Amino acid sequence: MGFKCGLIGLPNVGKSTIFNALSAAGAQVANYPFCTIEPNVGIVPVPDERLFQIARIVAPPKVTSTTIEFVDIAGLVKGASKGEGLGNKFLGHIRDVDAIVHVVRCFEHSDVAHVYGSVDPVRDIEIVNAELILADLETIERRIEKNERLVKTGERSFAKHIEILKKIFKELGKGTPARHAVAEEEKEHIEDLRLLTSKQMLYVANTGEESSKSEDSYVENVTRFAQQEGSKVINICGDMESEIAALPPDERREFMMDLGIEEPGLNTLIRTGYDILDLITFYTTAGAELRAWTVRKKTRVPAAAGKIHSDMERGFIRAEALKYEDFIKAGSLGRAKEKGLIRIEGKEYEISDGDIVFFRFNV
Ligand SMILES: Nc1nc2c(ncn2[C@@H]2O[C@H](COP(=O)(O)OP(=O)(O)O)[C@@H](O)[C@H]2O)c(=O)[nH]1
Ligand SMILES: [Mg+2]
Repeated sequence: MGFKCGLIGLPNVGKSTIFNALSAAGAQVANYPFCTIEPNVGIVPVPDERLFQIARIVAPPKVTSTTIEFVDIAGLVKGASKGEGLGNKFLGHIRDVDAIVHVVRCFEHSDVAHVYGSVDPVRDIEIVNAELILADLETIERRIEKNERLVKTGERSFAKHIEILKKIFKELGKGTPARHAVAEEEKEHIEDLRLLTSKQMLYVANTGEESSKSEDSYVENVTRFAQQEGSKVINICGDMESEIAALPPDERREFMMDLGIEEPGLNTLIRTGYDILDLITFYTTAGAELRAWTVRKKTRVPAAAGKIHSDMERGFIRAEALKYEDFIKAGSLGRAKEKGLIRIEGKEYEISDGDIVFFRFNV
């Protein structure tokens, strides 16, 4: 099961444009059998310079990137939490993702209608965030009511739980998303509620192809808003990204050079999504395939092996691990071994970002 980022925002802000660009770019660089699982779910390879560098040394017949999923969630409007538009269905889709990519319109374009008549990104953000918070308030309220009934039937142990839920309810009521309103030690009390605002969120300021004074100020406003909230924000031009993604890979570089950009904004988007999910990458180079894999930070090495095959987790004996930097310095696996750079790690070892890992297991 992959990690999922959901694209949300008001209608006509560029979510599908960005989603399609992600899918098109992904479909070209890696041949995954199902790049689009469903019309609105895309498996996107994570751009990874380290994988490229390892591949140059190992020269394997096959190189496989790790992936992250993006979901294009249809537009949210005011009242979604009360079932407006396709309200509840959308909110359900948001519940299923691990992180939220909140797309905000910063481009002016008279041909593209804005649901609220004008371009005003901070207002838009507040509309969407308010719907998420309202949905969460309802979820918490229902849980409080249910638990209060249980307390009446003698389940005293719920009293503390209710107290914490009420505190979080109050904070959310003031407009604070759950990811900022809930202390570490309180997290277990809301975990199974899967609150929408407890997910990490990143903002994408979607700008036009040509910069203008008003667009610059929209981006500044979004940036200020995100910073105050402690969220990341990235700047993308959806239309340009789809033009880049539509090109064959070998023509992309030239096109980008003409535009004076080093890499597609989508790469930054994918990497930032990866980051806010607290994900790290490790590499395996068994047999004919060099491959990158994704795990959460602090994953122990047997669980990481389980990502590859459940037999490898069950029969785990030990792992041999090598830091990416050490491998590059050594210049080959043989030399890394000679220099004693390959460590032996037991089942307590937590995978580090960039580890090249060889698993030893019984079958
Ligand atoms: N000028 C300009 N138009 C854009 C940009 N991104 C999206 N659009 C246009 O805005 C319209 C709505 O985009 P779409 O991706 O369908 O929005 P969604 O409703 O959020 O999925 C389309 O006509 C897009 O071509 C952009 O960066 N610049
Ligand atoms: Mg759309």
